[in-house]
Amino acid sequence: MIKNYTLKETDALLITDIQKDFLPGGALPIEGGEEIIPILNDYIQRFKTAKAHILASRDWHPINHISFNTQGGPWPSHCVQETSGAKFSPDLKLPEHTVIISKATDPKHESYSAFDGTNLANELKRICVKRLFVGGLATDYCVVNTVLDARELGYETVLLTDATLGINVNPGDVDEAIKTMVTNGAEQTTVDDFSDAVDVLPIEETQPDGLEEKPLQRAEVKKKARMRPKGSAKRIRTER
Ligand code: VGL
Ligand code: ZN
Repeated sequence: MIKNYTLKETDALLITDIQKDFLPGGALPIEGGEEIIPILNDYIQRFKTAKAHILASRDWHPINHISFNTQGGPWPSHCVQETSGAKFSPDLKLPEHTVIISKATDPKHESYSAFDGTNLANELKRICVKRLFVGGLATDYCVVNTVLDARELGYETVLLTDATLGINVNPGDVDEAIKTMVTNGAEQTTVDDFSDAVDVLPIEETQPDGLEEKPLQRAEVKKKARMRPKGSAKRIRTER
């Protein structure tokens, strides 16, 4: 079904696990994972323009997490809290106020869903989200489990099929995951299904104002700086 999505303030974009360890060169790399990043950046722009919400989950394991081979789990050690591999890809242009959801932090409990053991459900309720768009890694683990939980919570849930990739430990895992999501009521979309109306209007309307305001703000800052007595900043520091 072709659907034309127009974004609203009650929509949210949830980007799952675009972390260095899940990308080529990382500890648990997903082949071609880097290719969905520009597409996710496109979605980010659209959601920003529509004043919709943007959230990003991250796999955030303690060093002794049950999912690691060293602990008898299925995966090599990856996304260990505070390590470089757990960082979001620097190519992903997350806005400053992105809500970060850290998951799988309990050493004894595997959790692929961004809802499992996190405050994601509360957060979505608090910010009045009605519809959730999900993209990111990995389709057959984090994405499918997150989407199924979202459906269970009653969210209209849309999988961004052009902005998700999976691991396919067994051939067909990703196809199976997509089938399961759809069976459970998730919709599927790609950027082509998005109306550009929200993109074009705000840019044309806000630019002239924005351009006039900036020099004024700068002059204001300069004036305040001039009013400060010479050496006052230094004095405050030595008094502490
Ligand atoms: C994930 C494998 C291992 C995921 C997490 O979130 O998709 N996959 N840990
Ligand atoms: Zn993990």
